[in-house]
Amino acid sequence: MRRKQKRIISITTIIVAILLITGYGVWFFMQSNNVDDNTEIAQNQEKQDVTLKDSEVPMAGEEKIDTDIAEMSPEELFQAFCDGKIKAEARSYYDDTTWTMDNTYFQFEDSTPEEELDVTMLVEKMEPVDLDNDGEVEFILQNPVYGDMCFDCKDGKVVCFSQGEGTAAMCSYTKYDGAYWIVHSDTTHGGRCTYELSKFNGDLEVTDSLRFGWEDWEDTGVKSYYKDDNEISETEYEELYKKVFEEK
Ligand SMILES: [Ca+2]
Repeated sequence: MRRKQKRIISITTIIVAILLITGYGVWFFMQSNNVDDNTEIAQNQEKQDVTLKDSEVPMAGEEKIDTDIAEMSPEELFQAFCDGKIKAEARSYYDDTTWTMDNTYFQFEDSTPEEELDVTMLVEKMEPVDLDNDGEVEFILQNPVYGDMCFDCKDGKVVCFSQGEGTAAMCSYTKYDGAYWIVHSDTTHGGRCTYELSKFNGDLEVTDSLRFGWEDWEDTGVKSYYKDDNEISETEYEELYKKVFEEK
């Protein structure tokens, strides 16, 4: 009978020991998982903080500026450009060259000290005109030497798509054949007189062009007249000149 009691006590002790060991094992396992979870949460939090610090906040700032510009009306864009707050893309008449233009490329008389005024840089704001025939006006700054600088302002962007490029390519515009055309002319040098017209569309692509003028390289007083690649008579030249520049 005593032996039987001893056995029961031993078995009970073993069961209790097993239960204790198992319980401790489970507790230890759960604690480890908690530590892993907490470490993972902390690491994720850190990643989020880095993401915010490194990209989201500055990007949001940049986006705000871009959004401000994108939401400007054409008039506001042009004014911001004239005030030096934004830059413009300038495109060459001669080739595909482009460059960045800002308001240091010209002077307004009322905001430039008299001793710094330069006639080749002096400009005056002109009445806006739909120079690219898309139903919206473009903005014009006129210089007495080089003529017009023509600005298309939309979608957060200012593009100077035509301007005078030297005295052999003075820039102006005319209404001819039901549309506005940009004119580059050379009328102040000896031996020739040239008019080159470009018709733009709303995407600032040249959709048509016309060239005419006269040449007298030897200064003999006898001029040869041309339209594009063909020779024309003096009368034809004069009629064309009238249609391009005088009839609206
Ligand atoms: Ca237009």
